[in-house]
Amino acid sequence: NSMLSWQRTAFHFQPEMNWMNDPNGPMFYMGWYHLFYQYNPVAAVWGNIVWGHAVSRDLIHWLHLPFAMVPDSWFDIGGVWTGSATLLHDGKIVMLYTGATNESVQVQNLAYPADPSDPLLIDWVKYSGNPVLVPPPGIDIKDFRDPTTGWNTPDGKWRITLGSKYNTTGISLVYETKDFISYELLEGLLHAVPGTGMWECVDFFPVSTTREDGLDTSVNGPGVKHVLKASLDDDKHDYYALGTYDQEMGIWTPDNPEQDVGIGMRYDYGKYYASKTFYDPSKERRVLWGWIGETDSETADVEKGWASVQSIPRMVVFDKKTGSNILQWPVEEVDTLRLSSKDFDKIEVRAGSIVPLDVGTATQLDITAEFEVDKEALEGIIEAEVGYNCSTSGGAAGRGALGPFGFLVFADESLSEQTPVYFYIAKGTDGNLNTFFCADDSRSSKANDVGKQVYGSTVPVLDGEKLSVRILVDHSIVESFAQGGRTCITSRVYPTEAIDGAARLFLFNNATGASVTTSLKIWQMSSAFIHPFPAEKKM
Ligand code: DQQ
Repeated sequence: NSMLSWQRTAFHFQPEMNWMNDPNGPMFYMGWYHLFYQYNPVAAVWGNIVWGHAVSRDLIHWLHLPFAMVPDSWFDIGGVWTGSATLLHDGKIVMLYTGATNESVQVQNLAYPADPSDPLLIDWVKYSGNPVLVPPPGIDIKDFRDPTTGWNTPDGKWRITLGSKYNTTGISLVYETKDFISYELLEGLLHAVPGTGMWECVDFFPVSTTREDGLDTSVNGPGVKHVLKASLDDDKHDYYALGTYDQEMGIWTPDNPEQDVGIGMRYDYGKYYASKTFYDPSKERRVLWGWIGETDSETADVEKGWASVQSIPRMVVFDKKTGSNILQWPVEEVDTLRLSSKDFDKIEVRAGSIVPLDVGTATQLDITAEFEVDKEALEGIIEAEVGYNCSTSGGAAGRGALGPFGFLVFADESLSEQTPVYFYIAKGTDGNLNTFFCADDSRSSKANDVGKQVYGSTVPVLDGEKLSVRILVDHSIVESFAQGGRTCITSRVYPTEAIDGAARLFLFNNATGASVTTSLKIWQMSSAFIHPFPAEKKM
């Protein structure tokens, strides 16, 4: 439906048509980044899942390749589900993925490239002895999926983990293997959190507490923490925690049990799920992919003929300044899409006002901004404000002494549609300031069959830091990063008026008691090339 073609993104990864979900098996191999993904070749709804495949030199421009794997065997006839790649020391690749069998049992299967000398890794072979893992006693046949990338033990074996549950406790099982063919289930769980339900797409990786670069998956020791992430099937969000991995015991312990996996921090407070990282040896960094689903109706997806995009790949590092969270930031290659820019220096946005930003069409932008709140106002507020919550405190229309203020993206001239991305500062009873970072989709569209949540959470702001934000705007996606990526929010929006040339950008300040000063740099963004596979080779 060409009426809706404006919703297609310009620099986020998406297939030409139909349904996509989780990123799978991301890796860097012989000069190419590989992205596989859950894909329905015949419809814009979930089902008939195959592994789509695309390659890139720079994580931005892509070439679509033939499907890597399709459901063609009893051990995956119900779907070639999510999995991960492991690069062995001899350079070989093994791929582990979940198959839904002819009897709807979730099993783990092994696959490998037919021709390791092909940098594009076009053809894949499924191991003849599949499945290599079946649900162990005590685990439901439908709660056993999404194996991780393997990591090495000091005695040369490999371990992988995968999500499951006991009753309502989310758990991560660990298996040890020498050859990825036969496995031993370790007695201890990597981790378990009561009440969090089924853990999908578990990810487990080290981050350096001292260095700037990313760590390969097997690294452990002093100066290393481990991130454990689970995608909660019950509420469809990706939760993570930082902790310590005890290799000997095979268990991971969170730094702060009150911020454990599934009850603490999220990668992203918006529409974002089933994410997965990989280590990129060419730039010594860890890169995160995540699935941005639709928030419109299934009927609308069928009508427009496609559903879902992938997030901008994000570099992940430990936040040395706070010591208690990770930072996520668009990979530096995104900057190569920047075209002309406009600088705005120290614009004052008074309490209760709106300032248009003359940047032309506002559908493909990279926005960076710093905000300073009027000092006197900050210090003058004596009334404590408890219980502010992005989702339930009235969104961008709710007014407090020190917020909300920020941007209106995808706004039409009359502001009949707008997606505010903003900060809100609340003074606690202890006199300390709590800063929230939110995105309000409630007025993002005049359509009524679309999700209109207000997303967000707190964002740590240290003494002396200005408030800062980066927002990537791409037709129907708003991906926002506060304080260098401490808190991230992705909105999937469907304006009806604020589209194409009618989409504008504004600053707003809905605080009652403080003006804010902001300096910004805003780039128009070029489109990425996402090429179809040459027709004669299409399958
Ligand atoms: N998607 C896959 C599963 C996974 C879920 C199926 C998460 O393997 O648990 O498409 O979105």
